[in-house]
Amino acid sequence: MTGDLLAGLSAPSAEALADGAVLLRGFAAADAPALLGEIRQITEQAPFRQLITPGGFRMSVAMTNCGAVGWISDRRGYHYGADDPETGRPWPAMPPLFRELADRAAAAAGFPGFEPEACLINRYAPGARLTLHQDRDEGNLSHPIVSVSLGVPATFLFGGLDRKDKPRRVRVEHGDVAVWGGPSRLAFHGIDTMKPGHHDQTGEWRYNLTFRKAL
Ligand code: MD6
Ligand code: FE
Repeated sequence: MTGDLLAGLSAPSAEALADGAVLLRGFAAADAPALLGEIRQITEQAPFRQLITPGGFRMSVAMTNCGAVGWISDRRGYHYGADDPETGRPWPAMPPLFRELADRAAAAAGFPGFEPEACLINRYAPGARLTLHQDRDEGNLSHPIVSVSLGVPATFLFGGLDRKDKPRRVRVEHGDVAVWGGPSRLAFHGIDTMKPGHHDQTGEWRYNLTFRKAL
């Protein structure tokens, strides 16, 4: 599958992470200023917040959502919902640019026809991290995850299907897009503790857009 996956890609910009997983370097760089403008507008309606895990810990990453449904963690567990529990209002609509970029990236990675309903927006301050986990709260696992990095660089941890598999450490920078699906859809992944940094377009923050077909 990796052969097919890479067939349509120009070699210098695409890095295979595993069977069904690829990093498209700089894929979103040209769209980044517009993406950040949309994030600003979305967060005026649905502000960033640090969610509580089912175990009762406050996540270091701040999150919000746009799209028909949003991903939420609370004491009851992880779930998708149409309304922002903080405001009681529906999540802001997914901007056409988000949709279009997610579909383009998925297609470039060998997964055409990606129509995500959910976009989780993450904001990382220095010291924030996301421990190894699988994205498995979605009703439909036949579609990939598309993950866009913006701002301060991070170390993306990409492991295997077993939590004990030693993860690869991959530096992800502003404009990089990771796509994982097919045999890698349930791969363990995370973000190592963020080091302090600066990016002209985001200041001290890293932002991440995670697109999913949730329903
Ligand atoms: C990232 N985020 O921020 C990857 N998964 O680059 C995730 O993998 C993620 O932020 C599930 C729930 C929240 C997340
Ligand atoms: Fe994840």
